[in-house]
Amino acid sequence: MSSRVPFPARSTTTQQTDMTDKTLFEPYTLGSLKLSNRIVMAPLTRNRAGAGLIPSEHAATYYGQRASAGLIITEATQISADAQGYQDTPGLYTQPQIDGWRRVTDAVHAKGGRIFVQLWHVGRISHVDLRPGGTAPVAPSAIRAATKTFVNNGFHDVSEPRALALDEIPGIVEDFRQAAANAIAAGFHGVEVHGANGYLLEQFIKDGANTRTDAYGGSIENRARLLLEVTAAVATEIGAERTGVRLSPVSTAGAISCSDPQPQYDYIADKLDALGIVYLHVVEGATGGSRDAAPFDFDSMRNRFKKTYLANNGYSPELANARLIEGKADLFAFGRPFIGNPDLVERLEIGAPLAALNPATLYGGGAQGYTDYPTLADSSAR
Ligand code: 8OZ
Repeated sequence: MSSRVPFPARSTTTQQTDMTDKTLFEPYTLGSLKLSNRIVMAPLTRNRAGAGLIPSEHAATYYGQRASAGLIITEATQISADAQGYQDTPGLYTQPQIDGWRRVTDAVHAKGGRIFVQLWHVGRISHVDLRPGGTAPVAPSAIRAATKTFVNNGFHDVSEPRALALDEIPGIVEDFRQAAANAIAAGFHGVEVHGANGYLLEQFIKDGANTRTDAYGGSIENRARLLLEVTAAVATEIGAERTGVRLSPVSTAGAISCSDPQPQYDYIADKLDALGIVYLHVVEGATGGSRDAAPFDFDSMRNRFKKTYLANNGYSPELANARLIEGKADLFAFGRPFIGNPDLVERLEIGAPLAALNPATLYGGGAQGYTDYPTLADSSAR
């Protein structure tokens, strides 16, 4: 080919094109995993686990139907019997639970999907009727949350918690580590540590729930300690490239408060960055509510945490694309729209209408309102 062909200077043009070409629907590399797009199915509690808190027979179908998400993050899953706070949520601490989750991951893998499990300990958001031996829920401090949980087929006030003794804390870290190992045994691509929404790890982080005077309470560093110990233990067990963390700096879910969210969460973002975990999943604003619930600079967390930033809360495809092009986030979580739209990614890509979910079948029950929402292709074949 002639070297005389006039060739425009391309460098800046190419760079601009790369920037504006980014879309939600292009592949993305998360650690060593290739995702087929930037849309993530957010964790969604569905309360359908069966006896032994094993994922229900329908769970493999449900998650398999949604495998076109770039990444699925499962519903919150207990690390131990002690970690449960709601009726019929699944666990990942017995062999039958591992086997049950293996059916789920097999179904997702068969469709080329990617799936992380969200691991939680509910802390004070629990009820004695759900707890081993009917004992009090555990928490950083004996401060009862002014909220309810779903137990005995209805919503009831959470029980009065007791403060964890200092020598019980290593056991919590160990339960997270073991559950992460179990997750890999069950075929998950990775684990998300649930550090959000008013559950145990956030109860330690936020001073409205933590009045401890030991190494786990008081200063910003001390309140972040348990989250960071758990994350380090999980990352050491399964690899930092398979470990993500979810946070909700200004959410009051679980009737919690924090007097200093910006410095607290800036510190956490720096420390999680140093641990080298693969993503930071941030609920921007009130969980499931307003994005402007309280003043907070989420860009500060995005800038401190150098790896993948997964943005969550009230994203439309338009807002997600705009934030992507601005470089403000890498991946975008969609929650409730995935319930009624198993083919959400395809619908967003072609601008198809979204189906509404049925609130009556959100929590509990069987296949109805779980695996029976049609895809566009199903609907047009009828
Ligand atoms: C809805 C109902 C019960 C639990 C969360 C795990 O908010 C949950 C949850 C959501 O993170």
